[in-house]
Amino acid sequence: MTAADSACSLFAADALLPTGWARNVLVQWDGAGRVTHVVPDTAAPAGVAQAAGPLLPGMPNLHSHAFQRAFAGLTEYRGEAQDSFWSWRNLMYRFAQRITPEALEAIATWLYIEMLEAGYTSVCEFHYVHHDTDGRPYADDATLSLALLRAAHTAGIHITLLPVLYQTSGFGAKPPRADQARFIRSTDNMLSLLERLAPACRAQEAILGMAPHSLRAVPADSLTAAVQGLTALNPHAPIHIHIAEQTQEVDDCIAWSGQRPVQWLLEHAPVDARWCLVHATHMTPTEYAAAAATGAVAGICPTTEANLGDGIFDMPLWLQHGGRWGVGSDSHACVNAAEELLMLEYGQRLVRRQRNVLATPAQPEVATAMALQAVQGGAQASGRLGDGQTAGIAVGQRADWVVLDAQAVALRGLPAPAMLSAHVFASHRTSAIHSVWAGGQCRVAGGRHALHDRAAGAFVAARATTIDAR
Ligand code: NGQ
Ligand code: ZN
Repeated sequence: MTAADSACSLFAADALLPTGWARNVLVQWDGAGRVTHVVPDTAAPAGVAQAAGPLLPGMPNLHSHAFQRAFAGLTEYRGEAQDSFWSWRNLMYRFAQRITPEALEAIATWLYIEMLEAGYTSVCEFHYVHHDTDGRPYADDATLSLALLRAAHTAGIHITLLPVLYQTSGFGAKPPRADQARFIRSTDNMLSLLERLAPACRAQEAILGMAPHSLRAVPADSLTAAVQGLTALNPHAPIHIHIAEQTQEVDDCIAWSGQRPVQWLLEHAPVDARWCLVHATHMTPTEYAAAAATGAVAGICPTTEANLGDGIFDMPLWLQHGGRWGVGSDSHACVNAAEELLMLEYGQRLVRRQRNVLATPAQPEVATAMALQAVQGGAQASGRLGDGQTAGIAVGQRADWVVLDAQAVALRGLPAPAMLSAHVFASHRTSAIHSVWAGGQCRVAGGRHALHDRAAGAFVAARATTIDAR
């Protein structure tokens, strides 16, 4: 083995491969950050670095609104007799009014560093604050999108940028509200933005997709035209949409069309494996079956959905139909991949009064089963998976992984699958993550990103400019 080989090699006593746990695994990757070899049951070659604990596949974060990290914790007080998703949204819009390009870049850079430290190696950014605070486009219409691309580049996280189409404030083409002015684009204008962003995305190997915000925000003809336009630019580009998060939204959709949102979408849009249905929380059994059959990924954001009082997705029913899924941190009330899995499983336990609901016949370890499925579905939603490919620690994939700290008290002395269970179910809030690699580069070492302190300071300063005294 040459020096160059050992520079791009890591040996792990335990690794979670797409097929399950393996022992004594040597992984190697190339200068472009792609995995070239995964060899289990081998001896550690001399000179190769040894992982400090079990190797886990990096988790894709399939849903993020980066700017919302700046007000996490600041909407947890009663403002109306009965607070709700909708009263939260009014507060959220007030923060959205204040974001500047500089603040967005600082907030997103810190957030993406937090994500890496918490086990995410890629992020789908569902980006809808496009314009200046007066609602007029910036001189460069891509200003805020470019700020997000720079933030991801600085942090070293893979990004899937999803510029959002937003046109109306409700079903039936209701005109936008004044506080939605920063989000609004015509469909043609969206397609020009995508063309403008394509070279910038290619330059940093970012994936470019598009997100019709919701059926509330995008009229039927615009949805059709935007999906056609995107498909002409790239037939594989990911398409994400918020779909049935609130029962109010379901009721309004029925009043407008006679159909529920998922039912309407499946009849009127070419939903397939490119699509990610974010917050498909409120579906009938027929919708579960039909949506799963399209191959689309269910984008589940357990901590945000709990924070906003959305409701609980029926995972067993989705899985029964072969549905694919992944997790997102969405509003970033919590930024921790393990905690999203915890919340997801706990929601199912509370509703069903059972335990280990998301274990499978093939994989009885519930944390292992969830991690493997969420990595696969998350990679698909991120537009990083060709047909029939396997995500995770596998040849041809990006060298994205998390090394747990086998010396952490919560983990020490346990077998590897139990270390993952302890990380998800029995860790305290500080995670037991030792290091995180994205694209073959070690971005987090000893639990910390190299830019942690500098980015934290810039975040705190940026946050101060976006919050108002209440
Ligand atoms: C968003 N967030 O776009 O940030 C939404 C709220 C809306 C979530 N749905 C706004 N969690 O849906 O109208
Ligand atoms: Zn969202």
